[in-house]
Amino acid sequence: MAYACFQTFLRRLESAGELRRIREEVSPRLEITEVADRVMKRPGGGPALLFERPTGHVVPVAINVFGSRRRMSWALGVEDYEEIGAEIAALLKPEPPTTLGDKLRYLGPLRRMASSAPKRASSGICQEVVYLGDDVDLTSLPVLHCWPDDGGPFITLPMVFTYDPATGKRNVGMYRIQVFDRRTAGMHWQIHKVGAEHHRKSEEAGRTIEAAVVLGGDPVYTFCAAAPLPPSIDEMLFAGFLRRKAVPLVRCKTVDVEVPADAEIVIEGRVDPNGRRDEGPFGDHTGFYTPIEPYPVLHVTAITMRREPVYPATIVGRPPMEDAWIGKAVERIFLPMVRLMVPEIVDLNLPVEACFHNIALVSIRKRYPGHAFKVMNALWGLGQLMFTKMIFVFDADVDVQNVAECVWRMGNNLDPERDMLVTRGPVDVLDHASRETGFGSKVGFDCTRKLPAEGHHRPWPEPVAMTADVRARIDALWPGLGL
Ligand SMILES: Cc1cc2nc3c(=O)[nH]c(=O)nc-3n(C[C@H](O)[C@H](O)[C@H](O)COP(=O)(O)O)c2cc1C
Ligand SMILES: [Mn+2]
Repeated sequence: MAYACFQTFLRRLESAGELRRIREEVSPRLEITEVADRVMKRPGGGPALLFERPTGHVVPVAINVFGSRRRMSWALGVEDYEEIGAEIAALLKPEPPTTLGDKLRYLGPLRRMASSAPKRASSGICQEVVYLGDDVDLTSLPVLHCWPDDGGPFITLPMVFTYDPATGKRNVGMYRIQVFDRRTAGMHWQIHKVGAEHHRKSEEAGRTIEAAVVLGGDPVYTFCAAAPLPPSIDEMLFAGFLRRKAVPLVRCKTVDVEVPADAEIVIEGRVDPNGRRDEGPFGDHTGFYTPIEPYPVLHVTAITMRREPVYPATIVGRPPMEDAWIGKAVERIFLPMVRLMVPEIVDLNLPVEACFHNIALVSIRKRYPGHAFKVMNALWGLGQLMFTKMIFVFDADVDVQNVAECVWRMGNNLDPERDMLVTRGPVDVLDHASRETGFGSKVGFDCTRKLPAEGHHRPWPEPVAMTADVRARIDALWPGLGL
């Protein structure tokens, strides 16, 4: 279930034929991107890659380890990530267990949750080698310069550990890190994210905030850092739940931050109040460059690592990329939690090509006039779904995973003026079309069958389909028809 470390996961991938070693010298400057992009664009995602000789570096680079449905599932310790969605759905079942069998089944996950809390370890492989003072050198890591117009090299698969200055609660978020020089880096936590909130609070108090940027460890951690958990849920607790084993944590060498003992590399540092430095541009997951913006600066106080580390990386860019699989796993695993809040939702599809936040296709059990609008407003108010630019709501019998069916239904079912809801609110910081960074408009389309109470007084037609008895007769004749 739980991987002892990132390299244990790589070995599993390799023995299953899911990882290719690249022995040729390939540069972390643009060249690894070009290889990885071609592989990630293959149907189904292509293999994970281990670049053994990144030009100018001794540490190998692993990329695309999450880049297929199978590997994304294996990273979470399951054969298919839908299993986790189903488990969470069972756990969140609104009815209390009644029969003894039900109660016993309920106890399993509860016990599992109770034993998920992270544990303090006295030592860890992540501190086998410690660099302090003048020996601290971010540029010694094979950090990728991903795209030609990028502002520099960026750490693309980091887990940023911080604590809420007021409550002491931990947060782990995946926020890219731009390497400025040997000992400074940019912290790209966007304003809506929890890391940015921790920094805001520390700034208000005029204090420095300590942080650790972690690479590697059980791949479940990396997934949890990217997952849109409610701010109050500790990513390391959720990781312990998913891997069915407490995450072992060790204290950093120069800051009061705990990090996974099994990590490959840890960058320790401080973010001072009021310091900003231009970050970007960066070829982002929208497929466009995001512009230069001021972001807080990490002053690195130590780098620790295991003796022979592997550097985990990804690239983002025009979809599909590796993050498509992380996003799809998030969609399936978090759907039960969305349905807990909005139970009329049947299914949800955030298409990869729409970069997850541009389009949501959602099916609902419609019960009353205006129901589709209620669901749109609920989604715009729910965690990171607030970023969704366009929501299309369908009836329960529509397969929202089938985009062709959705286009057919929306085209036919919409009377745009009546069925469209335009609203305003926070939008993804990466959206380049909104009037301001992080603020703009959104639109919802009610693609459901309309009711008289919604102003539709004409009859609503049935979709064209054959009768069951004719289908059965032709099924029986079919083998003999030679077609
Ligand atoms: C590959 C990848 C890169 C990401 N880069 C950033 C980033 O630079 N800044 C950011 O705010 N969010 C980024 N995200 C999204 C956050 O990780 C995500 O919103 C996460 O849920 C934030 O966690 P939080 O709620 O604890 O802040 C990235 C996600 C992935 C998968
Ligand atoms: Mn969080």
